[in-house]
Amino acid sequence: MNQLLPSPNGNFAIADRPIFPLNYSTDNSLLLSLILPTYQERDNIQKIIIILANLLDDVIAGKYELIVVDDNSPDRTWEVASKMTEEYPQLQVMRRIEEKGLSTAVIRGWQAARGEFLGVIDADLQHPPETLLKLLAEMGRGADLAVASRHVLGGGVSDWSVSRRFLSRGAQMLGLIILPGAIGRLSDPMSGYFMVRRDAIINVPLSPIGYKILIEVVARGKIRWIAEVGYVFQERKSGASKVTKKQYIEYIQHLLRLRFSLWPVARFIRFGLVGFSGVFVDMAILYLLRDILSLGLTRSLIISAEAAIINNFFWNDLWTFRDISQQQKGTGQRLKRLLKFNLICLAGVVIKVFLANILFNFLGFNEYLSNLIAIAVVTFWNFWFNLKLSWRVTSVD
Ligand SMILES: Nc1nc2c(ncn2[C@@H]2O[C@H](COP(=O)(O)OP(=O)(O)OP(=O)(O)O)[C@@H](O)[C@H]2O)c(=O)[nH]1
Ligand SMILES: [Mg+2]
Repeated sequence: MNQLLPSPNGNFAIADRPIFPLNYSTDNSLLLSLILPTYQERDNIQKIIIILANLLDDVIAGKYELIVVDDNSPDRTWEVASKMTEEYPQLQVMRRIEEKGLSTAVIRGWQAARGEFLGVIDADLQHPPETLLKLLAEMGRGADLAVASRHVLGGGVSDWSVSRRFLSRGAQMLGLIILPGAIGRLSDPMSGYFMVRRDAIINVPLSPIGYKILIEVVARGKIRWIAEVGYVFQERKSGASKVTKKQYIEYIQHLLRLRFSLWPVARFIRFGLVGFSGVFVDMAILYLLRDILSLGLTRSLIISAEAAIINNFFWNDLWTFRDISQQQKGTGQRLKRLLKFNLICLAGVVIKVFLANILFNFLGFNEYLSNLIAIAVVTFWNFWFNLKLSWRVTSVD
């Protein structure tokens, strides 16, 4: 039996160097490490390895490795693959016994990989191998991530049913709603055929759940340049699909988890506390103007709201977004932030009044509940837009 590549364990971050098994070569100068995750691919594995090796030997002979990561398939895919390692020294096989799942297979493969570019391709021949050279060329031009896409020029699906197309597009739409920043950068976020520069994901803790590791890479990695290459998703000729309803549920969980972990929770809590302090300022000024100075109600309301906005601005500038405001010192900068904050909050007031009206007049909610829901929505509005526009990290590099 040929030597198998041990499976790394522990966390799911990619180090700057591969995790070497003891008796493994220390040659770390490979250009590409391509992972082939497999489960029950006995009938496909030989064929794809031969095709890939021929293809890559023509362009980067000696500078790449193929790593099959098999989850102890009952059809012994790992054994079939490992018998080929003598003839194909650039081939490594990892047989995982304890861990399972497509995403973790890819991550474990990358952790053991030696290449500067880390890639993944399905082992069932649905991903046309020739596209690999185009991906490689894009990486060579400097892309951080090169993705084979079904939805750009030259891309497509061969014979999908209407319902499968619908599900696939539906999943993409859902992704755009929950995670617009990451999903919006890709024409085919469901792609399982791509390459990423190791540098872009070094020490980034990748979450092991889910089927779609690409989303994880885009959302968490330091990805500036994304190149897309069209490809036609082929029909499966052998073996069976592993996609079930479970993968769709995991996909939604994955999106939500990413959304939550990317959301700056601590900052949001500080922002909420500052907002709460504003209520007291608002009430105190209103009391001062109305009861002590006997000003008209509308004028008092406007002045007290503005006082609260200014109060909130200063606390947010000094506390909530302290790290950012310290990088952008100077009165001019601060005034600019105050103006933006003011405008966003005023727009928030308009939205609040509008929303509370709809909830009360059309949806039949009670006045206080309508107000409460509107306040909650506007808090998110205020936070999000101020985060993106007022205390924006304008890093130039
Ligand atoms: N190691 C490992 N590989 C997996 C697992 N699930 C799927 N794979 C492999 O990942 C690749 C893609 O899986 P498929 O089931 O073909 O999924 P798909 O291509 O999106 O969907 P189909 O068009 O239905 O085939 C194949 O090479 C599978 O063998 C898993 O749990 N562990
Ligand atoms: Mg497949």
